[in-house]
Amino acid sequence: MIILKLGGSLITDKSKQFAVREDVLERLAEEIKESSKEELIIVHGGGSFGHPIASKYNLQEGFKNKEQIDGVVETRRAMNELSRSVINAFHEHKLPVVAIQPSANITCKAGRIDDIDTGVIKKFLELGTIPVLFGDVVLDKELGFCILSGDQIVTFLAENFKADKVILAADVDGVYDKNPQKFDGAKLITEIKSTDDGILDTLKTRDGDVTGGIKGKIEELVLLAKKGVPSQVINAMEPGRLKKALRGEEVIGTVVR
Ligand code: ATP
Ligand code: IP8
Repeated sequence: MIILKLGGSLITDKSKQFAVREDVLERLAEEIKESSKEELIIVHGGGSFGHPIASKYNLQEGFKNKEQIDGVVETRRAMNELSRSVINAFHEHKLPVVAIQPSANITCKAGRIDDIDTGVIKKFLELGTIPVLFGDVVLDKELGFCILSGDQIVTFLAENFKADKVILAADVDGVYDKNPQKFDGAKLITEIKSTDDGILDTLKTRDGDVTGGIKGKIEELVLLAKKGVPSQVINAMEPGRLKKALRGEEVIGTVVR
């Protein structure tokens, strides 16, 4: 089984609110269609649909006041809209995708997944469909609600379903020593070992990104690697890279093991 995260940086333009990259979705659908026939679960991020609203209402801090409820509703609505774009584009390319709404299927405790109905996901896989989940605002036993990142869903499912492969597709070639979109001379880190804790200190969280940006992602992947599941971060803005990664061919990127 492969678990694939389609990052918000890939499927949306994070510099503009509600900017879905339709052309990229079309190409990704083709690449998935042409790749291996292994079982697949897709999780996508919030990009310019989820993060700006969640940040505006401070949803990452959990329930603090009633004014945030508008933000909960708007975030849910925005994530459903982004999910609909993904599902529509992929279905047009004959991928048997089924959206599974995390806010109706997952509960957290202090921001970590506490309760999830994996039986539903398993049954949809058995039917031969591709379950599609996404980062979302979900109920939290301690915080009232929380922002659950797609990255956490990926690592939870990878461990639970004993995935053979975890691919995180973004708009950069992998993890660099500094943000390659801001600094010249940033160096690609091709391998991160789970014992390499120092790496996390060098990475910065992105402004306005309520789930910690690239740093939050690597924190999740390091936890997963500690449990024995390796993963890779690749740049799926480059045509062909996702298809190669899904087929198990060598691709430029960062491996976390
Ligand atoms: P989302 O959380 O919306 O799903 P994503 O999973 O695609 O998004 P981001 O959290 O946006 O991923 O992380 C990728 C972005 O992180 C890149 O577009 C880049 O601008 C930024 N970035 C910051 N620092 C680094 C770094 N050291 N290495 C690589 N990318 C970095
Ligand atoms: O983009 C966050 O998920 P991520 C989703 O995978 C929201 O970190 C609602 C901001």
